[in-house]
Amino acid sequence: MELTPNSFAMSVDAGGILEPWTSKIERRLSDMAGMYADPDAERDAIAAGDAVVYEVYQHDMPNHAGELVVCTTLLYPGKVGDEFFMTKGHYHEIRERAEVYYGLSGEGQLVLAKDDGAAEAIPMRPGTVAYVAPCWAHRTVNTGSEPFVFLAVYHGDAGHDYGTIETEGFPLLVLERDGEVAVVSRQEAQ
Ligand code: M6P
Ligand code: ZN
Repeated sequence: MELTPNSFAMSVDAGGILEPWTSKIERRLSDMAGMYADPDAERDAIAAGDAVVYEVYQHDMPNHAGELVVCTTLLYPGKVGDEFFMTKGHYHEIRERAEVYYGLSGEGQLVLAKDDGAAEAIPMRPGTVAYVAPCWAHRTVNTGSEPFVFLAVYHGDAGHDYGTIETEGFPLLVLERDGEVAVVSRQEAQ
């Protein structure tokens, strides 16, 4: 496999877009159907316009442990019922691969979970550098009223495993309760 031959610079523009990017992901509510805790609110939100929830601008790299993929995510503000807009969330296919998140604008929570049931949430704001340790699934949530933008860096061979999260979800939900941000266990929310 050919490794990236030369060093180079990337930049993040004022709108949070990584330049130069080589691939882009756009996810609407319908692309993550079944992931929000309130199925009726989710169905209504999809019927009411199926909003774009987030966009990822990524500079792809060779699938090799020695490479680092860089991307920015623009996670839009919004809620499904009382649950804030969020990414799908994933484990890495190679579980032992860590990741770094760097908050650029807006505010949110980084929700983390391990397959032994451990879970936690790290608040993120501009300047926050969050270390996602190996073997932890990760999801971001926009708890503010403007786009939550962050940069992520992860190993070229890490891969994305969505299946476990699609079937089991995260043990923690991030909700608006009495006008405040509340991180609650899934059981407590039901
Ligand atoms: C971050 C990184 C990306 C990820 C993106 C969206 O930018 O972790 O690898 O793709 O968030 O998250 P997800 O893939 O879970 O939808
Ligand atoms: Zn990841």
